[in-house]
Amino acid sequence: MIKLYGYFRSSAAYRCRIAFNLKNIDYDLKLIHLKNDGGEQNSLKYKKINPQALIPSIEDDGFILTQSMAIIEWLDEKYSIPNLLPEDTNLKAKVRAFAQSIACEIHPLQNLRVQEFITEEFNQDSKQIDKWLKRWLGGGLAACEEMIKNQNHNLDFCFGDHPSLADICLVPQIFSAQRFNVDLSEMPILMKIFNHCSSLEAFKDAHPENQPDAE
Ligand SMILES: N[C@@H](CCC(=O)N[C@@H](CS)C(=O)NCC(=O)O)C(=O)O
Repeated sequence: MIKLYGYFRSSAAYRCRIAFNLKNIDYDLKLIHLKNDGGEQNSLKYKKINPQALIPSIEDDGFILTQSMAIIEWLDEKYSIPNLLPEDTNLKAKVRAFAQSIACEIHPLQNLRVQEFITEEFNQDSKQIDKWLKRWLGGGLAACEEMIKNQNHNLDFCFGDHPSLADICLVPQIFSAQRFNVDLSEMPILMKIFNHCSSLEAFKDAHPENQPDAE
């Protein structure tokens, strides 16, 4: 069985859990407790699996892979049904662009080690950190709302009639934005999709609250 190294609140691991669930593939969850200092992600043992000291990683019969987007595309190629990327070249590129807007531009700026560095190296307090998170999560998600505004769809999913990599990235990112009290009131399209996806079993089961290490 594929091992998934995860942590309940990690939104990158949350993406992978959704993808495994949508594909109906069982996985063996290996819990890594994320903390600033002394977190298990920084242990020598875990760094042999992921030299970046980040969650998630997978291990499949000796094959190790890091980076949630690479993991999800690997799963998608290996277990093609249901596809998480549309066949149409243009639509597929749009899905990747949307997903990468979250994974490359928004998510890294909320990361634990980034918040910790700003706090410790630049002596910023929680108010300043809140401002930082609101700027990058709020601004980034507002751009995502614009990106899908003109899509001709029924608003169940970001693109097309099925969950795709775009929804897999969106739902955990909205979860994090809510956790950090980011104002999402100007993002009705994203929220409609978030609410719809959140009602589906594959997304519900992957939710941080439903993980064995949930606090
Ligand atoms: N681009 C990476 C991001 C992974 C990442 O940032 N993971 C976070 C949790 S969501 C982490 O492990 N943080 C640990 C830390 O900041 O020390 C991916 O998509 O897998």
